[in-house]
Amino acid sequence: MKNSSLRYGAEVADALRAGRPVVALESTIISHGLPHPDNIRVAREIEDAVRATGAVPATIGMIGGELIVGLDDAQVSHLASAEGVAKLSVRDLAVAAARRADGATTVAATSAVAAAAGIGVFATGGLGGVHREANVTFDESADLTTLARTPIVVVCAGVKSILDVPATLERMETLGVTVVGYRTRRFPGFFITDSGYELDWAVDSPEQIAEMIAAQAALGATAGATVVANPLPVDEQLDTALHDRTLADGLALLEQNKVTGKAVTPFLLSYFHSATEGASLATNVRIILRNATLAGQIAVASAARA
Ligand code: PSU
Ligand code: MN
Repeated sequence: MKNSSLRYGAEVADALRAGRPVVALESTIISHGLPHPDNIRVAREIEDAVRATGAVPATIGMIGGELIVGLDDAQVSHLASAEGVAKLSVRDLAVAAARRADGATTVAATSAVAAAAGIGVFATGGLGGVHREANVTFDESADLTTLARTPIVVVCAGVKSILDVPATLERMETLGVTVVGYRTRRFPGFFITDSGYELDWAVDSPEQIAEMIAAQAALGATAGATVVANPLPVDEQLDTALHDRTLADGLALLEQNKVTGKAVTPFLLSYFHSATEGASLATNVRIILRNATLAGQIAVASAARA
């Protein structure tokens, strides 16, 4: 991706030029992952959480066919509210540009754009991954293959249990995506603190992650992403019985309604939010804000080394 094909918000352009810390943020969680109108408020809160650490937020998305690094408030509100905002993974970017589309970027597309812009840290909620029954449907998010070739640190709370968690971990291993737990060696399960799966590595501080970024750059050979998995504290996780019930019902509805392709993730997320009467939404928001804070701290620590 050519850096010259991107447009920058003024504040982000200044920060990048001056070597100040910047955190990339995705827009698909806003347009397709959270219900309207809460999504507008949450989008602002995410940016505020990044700012509180001293870093500059760069929410990424497409407006009228242009990829923007650092959407302004009106542009974010537009992507949060308008009908027909496309969900853009990497393969959609060129056609959406040619069609002058408005679109929200997924983890895959946001990572690719952020890396091209020279941003090293990205905060989101949960990654896409391998769907249950992917052995039949082949439904594996392009987030994984993109992260395999994109040098960026992605702070997330693991993947949602709507996915096949162990298969997702295996694929990240195969693809060369580094996964480290933040102060834990248990892989988080998004709404749930512990997915039940073990990680090889834990990191203890933003400074240690900044050191890891520098070490990776020095190694040169590795061009893949590092996933920093940041679990919710146990006392903040979604009630596990409610979680398990909702998941089972959501998966059954998916089957009954024959939902496939890129509609699968938004369908299940929206089912969770309505079936838990907002409990999963509140948890989801907490997760994103915590990740935005940690990503900001990592960007600040990383800029301090440079
Ligand atoms: N997982 C979540 N919430 C989300 C998404 C994933 O818990 O909002 C969004 C992200 O933008 C992610 C995308 O990149 O869904 C993955 O979609 P798919 O499975 O179609 O690749
Ligand atoms: Mn898919």
